[in-house]
Amino acid sequence: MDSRNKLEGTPATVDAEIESFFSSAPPLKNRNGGPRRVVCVTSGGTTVPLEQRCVRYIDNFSSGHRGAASTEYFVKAGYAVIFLYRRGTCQPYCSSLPDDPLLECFESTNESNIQVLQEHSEAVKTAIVENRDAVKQGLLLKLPFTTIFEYLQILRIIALPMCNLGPNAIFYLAAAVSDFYVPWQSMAEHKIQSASGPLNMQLAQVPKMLSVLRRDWAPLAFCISFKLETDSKILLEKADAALKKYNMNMVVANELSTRKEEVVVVTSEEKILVRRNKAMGVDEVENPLIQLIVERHSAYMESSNQ
Ligand code: 9Z3
Repeated sequence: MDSRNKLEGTPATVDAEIESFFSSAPPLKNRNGGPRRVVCVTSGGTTVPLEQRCVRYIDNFSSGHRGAASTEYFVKAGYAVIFLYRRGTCQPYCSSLPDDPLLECFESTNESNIQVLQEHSEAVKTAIVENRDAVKQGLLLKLPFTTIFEYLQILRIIALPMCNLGPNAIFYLAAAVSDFYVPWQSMAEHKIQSASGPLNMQLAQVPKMLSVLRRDWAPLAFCISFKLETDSKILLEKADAALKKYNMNMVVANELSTRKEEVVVVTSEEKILVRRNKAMGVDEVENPLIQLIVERHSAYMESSNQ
């Protein structure tokens, strides 16, 4: 035994003490005293670079509206949200702002003064206050990605510690993730030259990370994936297949052209149509969707803790 071990115990005893410390510690609580609920919301599309010094890339469609709006409703429901988003896509609390808020919402009155234009003042104020409140209360952490490589590596970094939250964690995987990619070691380093004629390139399949997430990274978490199709005839059948194949708790099925109006939540027992409530004015489909998820997640936590 060396002098360090004499003072601090053998590595095995130290490990046992550490394990016992964490297993006997009282679970983390939210400010309201309830158990801490954390949701990882993924949002926006991943890119697939074609060159290491990337000039060209393949992209997956997603404006990021679903993820940004859902984040707001999760925060409202008391969840801490880790918002893993594609750089440049929609952000929480910004949906009422114009496309280029800095240039469109402000005016310069004289050399040193800048003021908000009257017509945007309410939207700017709401965005600033709500975002700051969420961050201050520790309910919003934003992490950006661009490529499929960044997305999956950061998702793994997030998922491993979230594992400790067991059933209190939700994964809400709304990001549009590439199915195919060019592996880094087989990717051209420099810009591919067009003088060489037509481009033939074979794309490898992105490994099915939903299986790994469910099996290894977060076996107890409440996992929700999304299924996007443009052909409504195959949508529900595809969503059902994903639910079973990846052992998800829910799959949210949406069709591209109607995704802002309605989604179908597919679980092992039922298919629930969730629609935007137009009678409520600006209501978005994410409002009833997150309400339903919070209800189902609460029941899941209760049944898991018994
Ligand atoms: C979705 O289906 C999202 O709801 C949308 C949201 C991307 C349609 P927007 O960002 O649209 O509000 O403009 N996300 C998942 C898309 C996806 O790629 N799903 C894969 C699939 O369908 C599984 S990971 O196979």
